[in-house]
Amino acid sequence: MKMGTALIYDEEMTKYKLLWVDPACKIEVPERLIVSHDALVKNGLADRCVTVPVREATETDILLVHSEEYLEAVKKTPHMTLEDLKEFTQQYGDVYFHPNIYHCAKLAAGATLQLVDSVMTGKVRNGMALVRPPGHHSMRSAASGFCVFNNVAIAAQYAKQKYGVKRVLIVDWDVHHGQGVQYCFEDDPSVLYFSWHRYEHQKFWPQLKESDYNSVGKENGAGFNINVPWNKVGMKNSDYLSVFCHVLLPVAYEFCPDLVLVCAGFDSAIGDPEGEMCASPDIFAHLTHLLMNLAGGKLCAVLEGGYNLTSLAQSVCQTVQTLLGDSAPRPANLNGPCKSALESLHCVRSAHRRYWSCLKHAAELPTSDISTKRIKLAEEEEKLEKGEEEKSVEEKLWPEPPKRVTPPIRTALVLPDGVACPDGCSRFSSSEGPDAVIVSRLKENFLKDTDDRDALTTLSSLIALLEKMEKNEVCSGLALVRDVSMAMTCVVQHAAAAPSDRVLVVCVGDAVVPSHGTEDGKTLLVQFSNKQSEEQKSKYYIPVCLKKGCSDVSGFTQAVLGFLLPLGYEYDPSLVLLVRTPDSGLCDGVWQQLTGLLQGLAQGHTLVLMQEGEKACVGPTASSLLGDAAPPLGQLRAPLPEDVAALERLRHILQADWKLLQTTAPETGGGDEC
Ligand code: Q9C
Ligand code: ZN
Repeated sequence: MKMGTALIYDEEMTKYKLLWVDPACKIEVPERLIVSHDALVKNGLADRCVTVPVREATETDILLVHSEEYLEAVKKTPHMTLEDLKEFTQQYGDVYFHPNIYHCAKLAAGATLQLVDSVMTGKVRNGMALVRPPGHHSMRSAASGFCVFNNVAIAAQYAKQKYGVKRVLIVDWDVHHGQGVQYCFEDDPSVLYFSWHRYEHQKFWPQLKESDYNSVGKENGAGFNINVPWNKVGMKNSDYLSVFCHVLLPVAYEFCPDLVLVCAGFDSAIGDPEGEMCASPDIFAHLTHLLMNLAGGKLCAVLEGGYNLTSLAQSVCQTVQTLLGDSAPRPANLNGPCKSALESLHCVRSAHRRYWSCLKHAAELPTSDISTKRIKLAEEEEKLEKGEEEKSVEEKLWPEPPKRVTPPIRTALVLPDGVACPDGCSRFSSSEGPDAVIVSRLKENFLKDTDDRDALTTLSSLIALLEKMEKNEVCSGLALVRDVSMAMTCVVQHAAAAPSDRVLVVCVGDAVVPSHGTEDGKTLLVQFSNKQSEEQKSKYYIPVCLKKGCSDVSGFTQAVLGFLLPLGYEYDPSLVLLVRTPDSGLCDGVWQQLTGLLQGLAQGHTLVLMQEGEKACVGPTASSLLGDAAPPLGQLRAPLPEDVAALERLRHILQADWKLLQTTAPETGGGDEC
């Protein structure tokens, strides 16, 4: 089902620039687009995309968001003298006009609509539009922050009107607050707007109080505007992932969008002079991946900011390569969120707890209102820190993200005779016949009393497949086995014998889990079932007891997003072993979501084990392993209170060991430092 990725770009959008001296605007240069596109070409990514031409947005398109007066005013700019342009520019904040910018702004909005058309008509699955000028700051009747027309806001209205899309999710990962988008949809519950942004207690541009976490939307739209203010610079991969796991994803899955639009600004990456954040460019592979199973994969990324040309080009490549379906690189050093990020997280979750059932259990605000209460404190700290901060900005160096090598085989299956191999997968059997050492080990451990040729062959094929995955010759795998418990133990033992790798074992349902191999941290085992485990919860063996096992869609999904994913990311395995027992109670859709999401870990090295009887599930599983988007789950209801309570108890116990599980700031004041 795979379908392609659209790339929309036109050199024409590089043909305007700042014509006078303005320190605020000098970073917004045509090269931003040139280097981004060149990098896509150089890395062979542009070639793999479906090229879609740009078009000019029509007046009707533009009027979906902007006022006639504003459009008429902008329309006059191509004919203005330099002096007139300068003067026209003055009425707005941090933006410049040029005789060709109106043309480019129409192309930028039109390119975004072409992308929406391509995705909504099924011509492609997803795509990215490389555009200038950006859009998310522009308002109904005002340009702002390098933006003329609000490309993404127009696209959301257009999608609703033309395709009858009921719910649109806008994810704004640009480092600035897209106040234009917020204003446009503040009272509209059909568009969920999420933005994180550098805020520094309202000291950072555009310095609006309505960029804070307590702007949640108005009237019918209350709850559908989510602001995550960053009150410190230097936010890292952990901070970004933490907000995704504990705010955006739970709410997004509950909301269940029909279309995802991303305000894809890369000024939130390391090296950017505006953002001054420290997230590495490969984090965008993960942010992208984590959104790709929403809305059946219908995702449109639209360029906004990004002013460090190196960081920008790398980040664009990470995003597009992920849209194309390549596995994300392993995320480096995730150590949990910093204190300031945790405070923001806590505030946002608390502000939204009455609107989203996934956040109902979120802690109330610690005391009044951290974000504003701490302004004084922050001011004092700032005085101390000044001087040191200044120099580090441009000098920041980071390694180039390693080339993402795609294994020759995406998905290999070990299947019993008579079970058909789904399209796009390769049937795997160990060509050399069972390795003598493996056979004797298997016999010794599992097949003592029997002489089960079939089981032996299957298990040795499984081990051979595992070795191919370790060598990166195969990306993912699936094995249909007689006894999942035995196969699981077999893989865990094999992995334990390897010198340095870590295996995340995710077990859905009641299987007999291996009793050894989790002591030294080489395996982290998370088991979801409805059996209250007697066993001690060690750092590396985590039984999760859900009242109805995995059959409650909301409860299980929220457990995956807010619990399993952060654990998995922090553990950073080299292999994910996903085990499904026949009694798991999991429906295909949820299973596919789980399989899809987990592929963000371990460079996509996921090995699935299922019991022979579950033939019917081979197709859906294979589809997810091949990178197809999982089907939407529908708007989620509230999870069972017992399950929420159980998970929060576990979180409380485990968060000392696993920092990414944290969702609240420690009560002790004085924090706010990274
Ligand atoms: N130190 C976008 O990223 N402020 N716009 C510039 C310069 C305006 C950013 C201050 C930043 C606007 C799309
Ligand atoms: Zn920006």
